[in-house]
Amino acid sequence: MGVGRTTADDARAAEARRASARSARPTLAVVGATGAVGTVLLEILSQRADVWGEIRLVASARSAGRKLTVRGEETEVVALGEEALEGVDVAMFDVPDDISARWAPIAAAKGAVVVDNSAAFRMDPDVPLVVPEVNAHAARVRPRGIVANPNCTTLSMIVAVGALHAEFGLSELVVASYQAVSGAGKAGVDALRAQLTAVAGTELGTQPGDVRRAVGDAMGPFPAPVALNVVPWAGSLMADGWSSEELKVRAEARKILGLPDLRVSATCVRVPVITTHSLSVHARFENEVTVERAHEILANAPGVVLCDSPADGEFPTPADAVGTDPTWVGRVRRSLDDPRALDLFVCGDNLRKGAALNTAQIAESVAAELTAP
Ligand code: 2RA
Repeated sequence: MGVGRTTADDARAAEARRASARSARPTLAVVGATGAVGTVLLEILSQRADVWGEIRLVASARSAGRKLTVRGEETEVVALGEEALEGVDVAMFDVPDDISARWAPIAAAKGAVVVDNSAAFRMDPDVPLVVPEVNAHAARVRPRGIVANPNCTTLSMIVAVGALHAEFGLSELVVASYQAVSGAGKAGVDALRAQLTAVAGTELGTQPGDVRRAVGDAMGPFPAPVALNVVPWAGSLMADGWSSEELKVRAEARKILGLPDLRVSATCVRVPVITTHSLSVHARFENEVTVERAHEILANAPGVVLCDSPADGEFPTPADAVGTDPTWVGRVRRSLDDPRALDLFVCGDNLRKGAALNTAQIAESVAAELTAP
């Protein structure tokens, strides 16, 4: 410290240097900053390389004025409106479909590149659906100024599946999901916690309806008790008995992998896990597969951790994967009846890679593009 300088002077000088460096960087708006995914987004923005100038936190008028911390700094939340979107270079949206449908095009018209985590634009042919480890190039072609982030169920498996596809050529996917309750938001988490309290220390789970009676009205957003249970349902009812969640897995996998005719069957199931979706995947390929080569591919794939030693009790579980960034893969087996098919089990944190992290990765790639010399 120079003669006469105080710690406060140094702090002010450091702040001035930070402000000057940031003034040249893109302005980011986080729209939906107070939600479950928004909260994880702010954590992630504080942990990753700081590529942003101003980070503006935007939410509903109800949340305006709240102070949240991002990059270690308290920042006041502003209400979503035209003014909040002025001067924004990149806007991450994590809001309900109808809010995105209305406001993402307004943000884009004001010059922002929008990275949207709702279902409003995922299937729009003029909106790329991007997972940077699989189809990063797609983010550069965005006629509407919007890039879509896939649904968390697709995202929890697609990095691993994409790596295997690049080598073996995917021809069919049959998946069953084991989805965490946080996929259904805070209401889902609250319901599971209330239900666990209702059944804790009891001998319930031995007679038809005994869990249902104990849970009573605390069903939350689920159509059956989720404590001491599994519920073969997520999303809304679509044609021919499929759920919207199952159709998303099919349509999104096809779009991300660039395989419009890929055969996909999904069964989506809610399980009593707070956060981290798991999927059991049966993947059939154009070419014969070996477990050894699949292991090599997965071990080297960016964003994937191979955890596959059942003899040592090593396989991914949501309780171990939660709070981490990668897709965890284990139980890799070649089908006994089909030399072109692999069976595997994957786990991915549905709030991180399944939502906030993928959004942040896309936004960072856009920032790099905007600031490239
Ligand atoms: C769920 N995939 O888990 C949904 C959330 N987008 O319910």
